Amino acid sequence: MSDTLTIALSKGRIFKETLPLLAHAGIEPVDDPETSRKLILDTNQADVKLVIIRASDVPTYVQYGAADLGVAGKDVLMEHGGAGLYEPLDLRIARCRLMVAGREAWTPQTRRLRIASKYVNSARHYFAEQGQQVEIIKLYGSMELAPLVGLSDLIVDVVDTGNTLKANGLKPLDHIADISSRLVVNKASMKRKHARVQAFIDRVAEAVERQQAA
Ligand code: PRT
Ligand code: MG
Repeated sequence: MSDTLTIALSKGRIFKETLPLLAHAGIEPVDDPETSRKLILDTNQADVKLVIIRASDVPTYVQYGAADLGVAGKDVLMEHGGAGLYEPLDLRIARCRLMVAGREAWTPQTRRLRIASKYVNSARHYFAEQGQQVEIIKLYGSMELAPLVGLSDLIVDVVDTGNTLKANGLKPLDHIADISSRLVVNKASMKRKHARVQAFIDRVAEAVERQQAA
């Protein structure tokens, strides 16, 4: 009888894009998180469970060992800082770009620019590198609204098609980082359940390679 393996995932694009990778590792959820209200999902394997949580909470669950493994966007991992985690694999899913956006291109100012973002650490780091003094305004969503109502000069957000920016009269300005989702592993689980965790990583890595080749 082996230990349970718990994998933390968020609903939506990460869940959808992780499913085929899990399937390649022989793991299929019994319930669909989009219709089920369960937060712990059983799988076809009695000793593998999925926990369904907010995207930004995934690194925290894995850091504290409440989940052995998780899937999180690099944007979320950069904010979290990565304490207590290994990041063995780029899953190359849920890809997007972390960008500065605004109504028009910005030029260095002697006044502090106001930046609205949920990515406060990444935003602070980026503007510090540019030598631009900023005031960061922490938001939890709908960043695109902030410049329209005078809350901020600029935003830092992830962009995929750019349609959301465009629909709100904003332009993508500076590219901060390319983003994709990563497999993360609790450091203690990596030691205590090494054979299992490593076998899982290997199967998922193979699935990622196949998707890239297709
Ligand atoms: O929704 P919740 O507040 O719980 O968390 P979340 O928004 O972080 O979760 P989710 O599931 O929306 O995103 C999970 C991960 O997907 C993020 O951490 C990113 O790594 C990745 N990802 C990839 C994206 C996008 N593409 C993306 N387009 N995350 C968010 N978006 C947003 C974007 O900011 C915009 O508001 O989707 C909207 C549409 O984007 P456009 O550019 O195609 O219009
Ligand atoms: Mg979202």
